[in-house]
Amino acid sequence: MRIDIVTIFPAIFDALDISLLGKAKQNGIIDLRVADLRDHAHDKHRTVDDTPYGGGAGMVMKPEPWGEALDSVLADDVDPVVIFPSPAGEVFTQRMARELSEESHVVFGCGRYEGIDQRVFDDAASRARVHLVSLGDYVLNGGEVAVMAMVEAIVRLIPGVIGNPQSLVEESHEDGLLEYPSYTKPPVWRDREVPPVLLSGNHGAIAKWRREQQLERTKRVRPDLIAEE
Ligand code: JEK
Repeated sequence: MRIDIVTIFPAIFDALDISLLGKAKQNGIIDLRVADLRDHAHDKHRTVDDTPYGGGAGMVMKPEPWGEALDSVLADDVDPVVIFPSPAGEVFTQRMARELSEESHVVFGCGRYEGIDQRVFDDAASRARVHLVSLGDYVLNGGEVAVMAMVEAIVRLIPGVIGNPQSLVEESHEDGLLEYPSYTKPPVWRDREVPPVLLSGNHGAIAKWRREQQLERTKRVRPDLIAEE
């Protein structure tokens, strides 16, 4: 999979060379490229923002550098997807991560300031499948941190990236419940015992206990996930 990220803060993505994603890059499973939007701003100060038409607080990203940067990364691609993180987008989900993990080319456009001139989205949509996507209902200062999260969620689903594919199998059999609590050695720590059922060797009882824990936890912290009948 090819991934392009366009940003005014390319250094933020240096962190992607660490750990899982770094290995996926080294193995050639992903071809991840980060482009500096300012390389497509041609005035002396490499300006990427300007005041909003109609007034209002803050600055808006100018269309010309975006147009040139996207022309460059989309050049002769047949079927790209372009994601713009935005507080006004549809919320990013595991389903989206799965769908995007099956694409051949995904481009992320990271806005800053109050966002990007609307014509950039409209122009990109004439050449690509464009989506505005939000990480969640809170306000970030720009798209970069959202893209870090989305790239991690997408890339770990690509075959060969996760060391133990069984963990992905368990996820895909998921029922929309939260996970059960996990324990490891030692069996007693600061007077706190591991639930004895987990040491019983009774796999049926363990499966039943885990399911009960999932249901209790989901009802308590995420009742919205429990399907209504
Ligand atoms: C992309 C610029 C910053 C900050 C004004 C007024 C109510 C805010 C843009 N889940 C997510 N939260 N935030 C983002 C995100 C933020 C971004 C950009 C993504 C580009 N910013 C910014 C304030 C405002 N709005 C009305 C909301 C706009 C994000 C994601 N993904």
